[in-house]
Amino acid sequence: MLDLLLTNIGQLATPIGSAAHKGRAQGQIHVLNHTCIGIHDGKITYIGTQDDALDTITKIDCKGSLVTPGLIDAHTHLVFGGYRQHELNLKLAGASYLDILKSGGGILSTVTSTRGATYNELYDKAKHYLNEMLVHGTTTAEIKSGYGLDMDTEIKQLKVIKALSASYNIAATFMGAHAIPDEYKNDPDAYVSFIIQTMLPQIKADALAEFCDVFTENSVFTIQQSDQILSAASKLGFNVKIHADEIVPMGGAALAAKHHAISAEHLLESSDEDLQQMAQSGTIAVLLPATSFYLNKKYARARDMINMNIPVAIATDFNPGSSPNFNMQLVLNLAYLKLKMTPAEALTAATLNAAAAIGFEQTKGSIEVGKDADLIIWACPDLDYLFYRYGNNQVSSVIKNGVLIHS
Ligand code: IZC
Ligand code: ZN
Repeated sequence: MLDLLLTNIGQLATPIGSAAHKGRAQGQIHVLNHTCIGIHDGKITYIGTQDDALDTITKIDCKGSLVTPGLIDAHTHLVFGGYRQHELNLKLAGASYLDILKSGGGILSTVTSTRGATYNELYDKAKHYLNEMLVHGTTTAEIKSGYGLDMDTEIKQLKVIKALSASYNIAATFMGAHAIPDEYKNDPDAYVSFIIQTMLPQIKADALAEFCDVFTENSVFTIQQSDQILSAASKLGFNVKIHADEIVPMGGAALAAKHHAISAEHLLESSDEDLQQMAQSGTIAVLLPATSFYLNKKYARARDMINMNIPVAIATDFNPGSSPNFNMQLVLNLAYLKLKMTPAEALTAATLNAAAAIGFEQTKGSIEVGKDADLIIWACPDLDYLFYRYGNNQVSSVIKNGVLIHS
């Protein structure tokens, strides 16, 4: 007996497997025409054409539409206080992202707002975003802390993330190393020591995050400081991630390789040599083209990365400064138009490879018997059409863990 049967699927498009795909395999997805998907107990239990022979409680007629796995947003900063719209005029006047941060704005402005927000305010705001993201096709998301930069506020943010994970599919990342807080601006190394000696052990003991991320960037955390933090995090059992080579080439991709990071993010300025090391370590490149778009920057070299056998994932980077957008559909368009990925490669990047970047590859990221039933029924006939249109929400229905939650 099935709980739910999707019939009359025009095109089912999905990567296959329980590990990230790289090289040519990134673009080798399965495409089935005129098929059905059966769901029981939150899992996919049937894929085939026998729609009449199956007992089911509920049927959904997909009317010839495209069905894909739910989109997975592997990189967000979506628990934050306040907004940063006042920075628009600074940007237009020529101030760069790092100029704004150095003058006490940027991340530090969001830190002030997040410290000032209550747990409930942060929870309600983040929950609203997660609901909006679901409506736009995102069924799983990673969320970073990093707008506290003190023990109490980092824990407040991580507790919000933990509470949200009771009703949403979420991976939690501790990112105390997101900026140097004002209190430590004259002694950044003392903040690094505080992260290593106090924050990381406490967050591990409270089991508030499975990943640890560092913003390795000019005038944020140096390679040496990042190295120390990632070593300490690895020793405690965190899986590590790095914001690497976004603005200035710093050797972040090589550092990711050295630490066998599960992922390295941005990578706009990484050298070929450093990327080769990432390929060796199996680190997933999480590319964030919506940030390039919003900051008017270049785009990551996705084609080179795929040629080098680096698994590529894509994500929104949703945050109040450099990417105030949570819509993965726009990221799919940018992956195709600006990263020059094929629709099949971009689909893998936003599903299975994104799942692998946040530890969900065994249960999510593809449509296969045994995997979680996280599915999108699109208001369009095929994958090419999904990438051809942009700017409107093309989601028709969303199924998360076997339950129709939006239609
Ligand atoms: O709030 O600006 N890049 N961290 C690193 C961010 C962007 C988030 C922000
Ligand atoms: Zn980020």
